[in-house]
Amino acid sequence: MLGSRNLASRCVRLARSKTTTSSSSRAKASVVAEQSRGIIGVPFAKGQGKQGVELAPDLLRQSNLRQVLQSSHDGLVIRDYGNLQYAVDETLLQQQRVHYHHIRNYADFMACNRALIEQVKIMLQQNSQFLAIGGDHAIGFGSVAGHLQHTPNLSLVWIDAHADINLHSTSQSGNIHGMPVSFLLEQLRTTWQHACLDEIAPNCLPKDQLVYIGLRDIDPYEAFILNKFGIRYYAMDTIDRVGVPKIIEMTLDALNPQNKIHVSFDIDALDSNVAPSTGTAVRGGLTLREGISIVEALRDTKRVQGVDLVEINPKLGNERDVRTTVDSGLEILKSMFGYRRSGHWSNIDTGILGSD
Ligand SMILES: [Mn+2]
Repeated sequence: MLGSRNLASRCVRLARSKTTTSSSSRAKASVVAEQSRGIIGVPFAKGQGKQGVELAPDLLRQSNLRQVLQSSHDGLVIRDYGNLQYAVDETLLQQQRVHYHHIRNYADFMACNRALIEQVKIMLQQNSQFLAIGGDHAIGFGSVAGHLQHTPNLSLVWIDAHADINLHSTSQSGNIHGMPVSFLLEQLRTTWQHACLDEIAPNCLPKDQLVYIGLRDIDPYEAFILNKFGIRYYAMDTIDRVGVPKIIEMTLDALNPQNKIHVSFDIDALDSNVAPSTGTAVRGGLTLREGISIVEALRDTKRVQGVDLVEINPKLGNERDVRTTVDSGLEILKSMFGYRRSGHWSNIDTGILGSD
């Protein structure tokens, strides 16, 4: 017990001391990185058992991702950093063998996320926003952890059918794509005591700066954890009861208005009618319009600095299913990054009607 309390307090101290250095580096970075967006593909499929999810980054690129990301900002610079590479070292394999042998591919998970943490930090030094394309949702750990290292005052909106907050001791499947959030929260990271999180991801996410939207398949231990820590989660029953506008209002009220926002969007948050090609589809999800409404509202805060889009699996379903799923993902990204359904005229010559 004493040990875990020490760990937790070290976590907070580190988070505080990083604040000062990071805000000065951010000021410097914004001079060189005015309105640019970095993209990294993370073709990681080992957080779950189905092949195919690693194909999504390149498929999205072939499906006009760049144009979609530029749809409302002609001058915006898009920097594509390609697909993330990583190598697994012996220390990680040793940790897997000794402590986490019942988790599938722990060493790969850690190696990939360590590389992603460094990559996110680089992207945020060089750009005002970044997008990480999965891969499965295991990459949410590295994406958010890297973001937290650059910007310790961060809020996280996790849009998903699942809570992804299992511990190694509670996971039935051993699939680590169901666990990334537990690596991020201060209150849970002591359960990963052999994962060296203080070293690789020293900044934690405060539990009051996490909001889930779209949940509808929560494991019993996950429900226990969410309720024990009072984590805000808007499951589909709440969304049905109060409606998306109210969910948006409650979400924005919960987030610190001074914070930047990370949006981690699992395509399975959407209903399987509009996102059939995904590994753990659950019926009764968000409509595409609801998904768009939510990301529009987040975008309008002008505080979204990092986005993940994960779990699109082009090997599941037929050709039409894949097309539908990719199109839905692109619609979400389009609205997330600036497209307005109500129209806009920021990039045209407004002199065409003459002067007043
Ligand atoms: Mn997920």
